[in-house]
Amino acid sequence: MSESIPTNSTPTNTTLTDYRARIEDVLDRALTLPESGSSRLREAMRYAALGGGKRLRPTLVYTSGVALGASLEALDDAAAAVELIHVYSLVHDDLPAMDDDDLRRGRPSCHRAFDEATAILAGDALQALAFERLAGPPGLAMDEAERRLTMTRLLARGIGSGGMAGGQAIDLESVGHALDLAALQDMHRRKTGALIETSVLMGAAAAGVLQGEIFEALQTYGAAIGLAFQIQDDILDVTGTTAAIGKLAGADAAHDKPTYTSLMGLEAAQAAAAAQRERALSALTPLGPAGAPLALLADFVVGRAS
Ligand code: GRG
Repeated sequence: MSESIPTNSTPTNTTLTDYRARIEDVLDRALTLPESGSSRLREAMRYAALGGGKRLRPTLVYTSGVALGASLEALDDAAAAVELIHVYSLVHDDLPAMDDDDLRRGRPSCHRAFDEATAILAGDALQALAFERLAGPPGLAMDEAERRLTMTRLLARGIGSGGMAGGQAIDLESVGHALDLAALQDMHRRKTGALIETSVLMGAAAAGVLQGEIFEALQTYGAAIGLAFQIQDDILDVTGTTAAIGKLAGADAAHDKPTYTSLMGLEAAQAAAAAQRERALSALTPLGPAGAPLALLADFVVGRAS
């Protein structure tokens, strides 16, 4: 079950609704694949990627890119790439060898709807498709090719052994072990935070902002909302219902997973999420009024109920 990011019809929120509609269309087109190879594999990829979700990561790409002057067209491939990577990670995370979840986005997880081997391959192929989109078509102008190469580097770094995959490995290794807060935070920064931070930075890179004060401000903002997102996820595992969060509520405790709530209690976890929101908002100062839509997304991340 997914909750749409915007919640009312202020002008800023209307823009965020537009981003969500746009990414649905961009993903649908990206997943209209040539009829070669296995149709079952292509079906599993579409099933996993087009079945709902909040689309937070592509929304971050659009929001940070537009804040820095990029056109929506210049952001489409990066937005598709981060969501395709996110979906691949969810498909693999749900496998019996990892979190063993039967439910994702309010319906059977990919390996339950298809089979394990197909789900593994669908995740692999979604990852490949993400990088294909990011590479763009042949014959690009040099500056565009350079921007795309920078985004490719950011994405590869964000999801590799030092980022998302590394965080997932630590997560799996830590089941049943006591982690202190610093170790938990490090795991979350990699597993969930890195792709969220990367999404913000890819928007900046698509706008040609590759370093400097604004880039660093967005890095801090992205890291803060990435951590806030994961803390809120831990909170929702305790306070949410299976129907609302679209996956089994209470699964972290059932798997004996270290979480913010298990380590510090519910109230302290809520305070920690709020502190990261504050950190995110103050990081936006150098952007001035252009940072307002990003501030709204920081609010969404800690206020979300699904
Ligand atoms: C398999 C390499 C590999 C990595 C998996 C993302 C991840 C790493 C695991 C997901 C496990 C999980 C549920 C983590 C909690 C945070 C999280 C990523 C929640 C799902 O993201 P949402 O809420 O999902 O943005 P939607 O469905 O809205 O896109």
